[in-house]
Amino acid sequence: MGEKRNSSGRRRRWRLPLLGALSGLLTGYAALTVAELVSAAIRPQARPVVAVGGAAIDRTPIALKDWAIRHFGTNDKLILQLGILGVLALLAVVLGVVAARYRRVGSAGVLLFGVVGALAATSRPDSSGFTDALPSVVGALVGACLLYWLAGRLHATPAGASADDGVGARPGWDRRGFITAATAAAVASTGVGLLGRALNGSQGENAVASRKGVKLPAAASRAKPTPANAQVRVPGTSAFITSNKDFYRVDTALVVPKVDATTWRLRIHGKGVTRPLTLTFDDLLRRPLIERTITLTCVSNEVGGPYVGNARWIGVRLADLLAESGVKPPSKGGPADQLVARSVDGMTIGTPVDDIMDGRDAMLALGMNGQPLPFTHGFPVRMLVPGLYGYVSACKWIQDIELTTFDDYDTYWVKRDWAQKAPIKTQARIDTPKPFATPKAGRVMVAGVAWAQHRGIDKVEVRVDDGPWEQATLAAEDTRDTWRQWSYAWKATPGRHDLTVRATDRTGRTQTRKRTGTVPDGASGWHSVVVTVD
Ligand SMILES: Nc1nc2c(c(=O)[nH]1)N[C@H]1C(S)=C(S)[C@@H](COP(=O)(O)O)O[C@H]1N2
Ligand SMILES: [Mo]
Repeated sequence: MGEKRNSSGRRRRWRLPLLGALSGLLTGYAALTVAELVSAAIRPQARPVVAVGGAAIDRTPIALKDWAIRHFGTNDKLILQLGILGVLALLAVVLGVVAARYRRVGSAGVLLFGVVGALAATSRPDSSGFTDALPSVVGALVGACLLYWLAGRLHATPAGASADDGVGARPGWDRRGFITAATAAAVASTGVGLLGRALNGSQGENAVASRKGVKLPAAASRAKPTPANAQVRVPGTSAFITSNKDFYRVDTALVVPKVDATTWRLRIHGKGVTRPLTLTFDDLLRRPLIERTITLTCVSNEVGGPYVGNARWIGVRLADLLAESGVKPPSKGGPADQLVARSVDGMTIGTPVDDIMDGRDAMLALGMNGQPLPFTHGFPVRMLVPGLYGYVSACKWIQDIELTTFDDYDTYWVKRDWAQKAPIKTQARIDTPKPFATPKAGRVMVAGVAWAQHRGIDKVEVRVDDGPWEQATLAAEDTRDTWRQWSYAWKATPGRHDLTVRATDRTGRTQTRKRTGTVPDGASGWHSVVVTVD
C-alpha cells in the first residue's frame, strides 16, 4: 500500500512539469507554423527564425563567422537555423514547465518571444516595414493563447467528476481534455504549417517564370575562345570553367532572393551623376553585351581553400553606363570615388570608381556559363569587377547603384572590420595530390591552379620539402582575368613529404610566404600539402 502511494506520488510530481514541457513544445510548434502561414501573405524573409537568423549573421563577430565558414562551409546557414530552432525548443520547454504552474507568466513569456521576432524582422535592412512584424506577432498571440488553454487543462477537474471520485478521473487534471486539446493543437498546427509552406513556396513563381522566359542574346563582343590547353589533363585538377552547380556560393541571405526580372529596376544616381538612370532588364538585354571569362574569389578563402571559381559571364559594360549617366572617375576630376551597389536583400558593396572605369571588363552580368544567372548567384543581375574580391565588387541581386565617397559611406563588410579596398592577392593552390594522399613512388603529377586576376600569372614554382624551387609547367593563359593551371612532374621517393607551391604575377611579384588570416583583406602565404609516398 505504502509503496503504491509512493510511486503514484512520484508520478504526480513529474506529471505536471512533463505535461508542461509538452505544452511548451506544442506552443512553439504552433507559433512557428502560424508565423509561416502569415509570412506567406508578407514575405518569406519575415519568418521569425529567418529574421532572427539574419540579425544574428549581421552581429556575428568576424572570428566566429570565419570559423563557421571554415567548419560548415556553405552549410553554415542550415546549421545556424537548426541552432536557433534548438534554442527555441529548449526555451519552449522551460516556458511550458513554468506555465504548468503559472499560466499567465508562461503566456507572457511567449509574447516576449513574439516581440524579439518582430524587432528582428522590422530591423532587417531589407525590411518592408511594420508588416514584417506580423508573422512573429500573430504567431506569438496564437501561441500564448494555446499555452494558456493547454495549461488550463492541467488543472481543471473534468466535468461531472469530483476530486475524490477515485476510479477513472484523477483529481486535479483533466486528462481527456488535455489529450484532446494537445492532439487538436498538433493537427491544426501541422495543417497550418503545410499550408504556409505551400503558399510560401509558390511566392517565387513569378520570378521562376521570368527566369525561364529569359533568352540571352549573343554578345556583341564575344570572349576569345579559351585555348584547349588552358586545362591541365591531370586527374584531380579543377575544371578550367567551373560549372554553375559547382561554383562556390558566399552570401548572407538565409532565403535566396527570388526577383521577378519583368518588374526589376536598377537605379543609377548619386554624386556627379548628371543623368540619373532607371533601367529595366529588357533595357540591359537591348544594349551591346560583352562576354568574358572571369575568375571570382572570396576574401574569406583560406590559403588552399575552395572559394574561387571561373565562369563565362555575359553582361553590360558598367563603365559605359556610368559614362552615359555623366560619371567621371576621380582620376579625371569626378567627385565620387566609391560606387555603392545595393541588393534587394539590403547588402551594400563598395567599389573604387577608378577601378571600374580604368578599361577593365567591369560588368553588370546577366548570364553565367550560357544561362541566366542562377538565383543563388544573383538573378537577374549582379556586378563583377575583375581583380577585386567579391565583397568589394560582386553584388548579387543588385537593384541600386549610388555614386558616393569612401569618406562618406562604409558598406556592410567595412562596418564589420574588413578593408575598404581589396584587390585579389596572388595565390596558388595544389589540387592534386590531396592532403595525406599516398601515391606510389616514381612519377607523380602535382597540379593545380594559380590566380592573380587582372595582373596575370607568369610563373608557378613547386618545392619538395626544403629542396630548391622548381618551375612548374604553366598551362595556356586564357586572359589575365582568369586563373591559370599548372603541373609539375615529381620524381617521388618513399616517405613523408611536404609539397609547397607559390606563384609570381605579371608585375614580377612572387607571393609572400608570410601567412595571414583572411581578415581584413584576404589570406596570404604558400599552400602546402603533406603526402606519404609508398
Ligand atoms: N547581395 C549580396 N551580394 C553578394 C554577397 C552577399 O552576401 N549579398 N556576398 C559577396 C561575396 S563576399 C562574394 S565572395 C560573392 C560570391 O558570389 P557567388 O556566391 O556567386 O560565388 O558575392 C558577393 N555578393
Ligand atoms: Mo566573399
